[in-house]
Amino acid sequence: MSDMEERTFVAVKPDGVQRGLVGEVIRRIEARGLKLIALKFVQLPLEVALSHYCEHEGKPFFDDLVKYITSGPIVTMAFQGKHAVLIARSVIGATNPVQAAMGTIRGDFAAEIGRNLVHGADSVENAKREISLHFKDSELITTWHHTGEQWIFGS
Ligand code: D4T
Repeated sequence: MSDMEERTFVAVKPDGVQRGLVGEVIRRIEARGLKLIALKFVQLPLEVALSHYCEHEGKPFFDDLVKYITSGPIVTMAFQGKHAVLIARSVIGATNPVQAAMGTIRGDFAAEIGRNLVHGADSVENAKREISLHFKDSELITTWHHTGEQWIFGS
C-alpha cells in the first residue's frame, strides 16, 4: 500500500446533522486534500453502534455514548490520502471540546464531550475496522482521480 492509500473513517454525529454542520465538516476535510471514497446518510442500527464503540464497553459513559450516536441520523464517510488518520483528527480537534483548539471543528462549534459533533478514527488499524463495519467493499470508490492531489501532496 502506498502512503497515499492510507484511509480514515469520519462520521458527523446526530448533533452535527441537527445543527446543519454536515457541509462544514466535509468542506474542512476536503480542503486539507483528502479524497472522499465513501459517504452515507444513515440511522445507525444498535448492533452497529455497539460494535463501533466496542473498545469503550464497560466504561461509565458507554451507555450514553451509544444512546447519543443512535439518537438520530449520522453521516458516515471514508477518506483516503497521505496521513489521512492524523489529518482528519487534527481537523476535528481534541475529544473534549473544552480542550480543542480554535480552528478545529470541535474548538469552533462544540462545548461538551458528550456532544462533540464528529468522530474520526484514531489509528490506521481502527480506521480499517470502522470502514469495514460501516461500508461494504463495493461502496468504496477509489478509482476516481483527485486532480488537486498532486498540488497538495506534491506527488
Ligand atoms: P469519537 O470516538 O467520538 O471520535 O471520540 P474520540 O476518538 O475523539 O475519543 P474516544 O474514542 O476517547 O471517546 C469516544 C467518545 O466517548 C465520549 N466520551 C469519552 C465521553 O462521553 N466521556 C469520556 O470521559 C470520554 C473519554 C466522547 C467521545
